[in-house]
Amino acid sequence: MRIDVVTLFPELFEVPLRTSIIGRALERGLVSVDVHDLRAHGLGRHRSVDDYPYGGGAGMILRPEPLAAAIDPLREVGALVVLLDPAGERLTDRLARELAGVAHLALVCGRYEGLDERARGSLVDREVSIGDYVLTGGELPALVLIDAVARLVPGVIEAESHESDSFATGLLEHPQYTRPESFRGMEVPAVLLSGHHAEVARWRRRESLRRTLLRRPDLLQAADLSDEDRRMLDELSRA
Ligand code: 4FV
Repeated sequence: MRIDVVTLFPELFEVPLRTSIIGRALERGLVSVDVHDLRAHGLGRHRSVDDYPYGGGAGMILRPEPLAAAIDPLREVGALVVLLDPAGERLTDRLARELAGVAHLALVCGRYEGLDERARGSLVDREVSIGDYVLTGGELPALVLIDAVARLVPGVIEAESHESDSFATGLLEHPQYTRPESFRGMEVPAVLLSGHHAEVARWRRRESLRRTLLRRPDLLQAADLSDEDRRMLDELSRA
């Protein structure tokens, strides 16, 4: 998978892209990330990339010309151009899995009050938001998207690991335990020490249903539930 990033702050990508799982994915060539400095396409001797909003108002707007100069070459080689923006479609596990299937992504990081609308309309294929709050820039959202997508690329992490993810199953993940068996008087549930894989699987499914029912009942509508699941949910909601 190839990812290009257009940003005014390339330095924000240095450390995250050479750290841990994502860093190893780039080292192993499973994912490539090229970061492009929008300032390099700035206008005039001050290489300006922004200007005042027509019609007045606070803040500055990113000009279309530097954006076009940075994005056109990526569109020409077939990149799907994604703008990170609060007005975009919400990033979900489903959208991350869809984008993980795209060979070449170009992520555009907004700054200031955003982009000139003509750039958004003519240079951008999709808009993605990581949540209903406003950040100072699109760089952290771009890193969130890179992390969410890259870990789904085959070989980056064990498939079993992301297939049992929260949301991949449509439910929140079950509680996890590791050594020691006893911690400050709190014990590991005996079923997890039993070796009965079917019992363990049933316990984990019930705990996923319980946590989802308590914290994200909205997810249950879309979740693919068996009759056994519905029986357990009835029991849990009566408890
Ligand atoms: C954002 C978000 C976000 C808006 C103005 C950058 C900022 C500034 N991007 N999900 N939430 N972007 O707040 O994606 O240009």
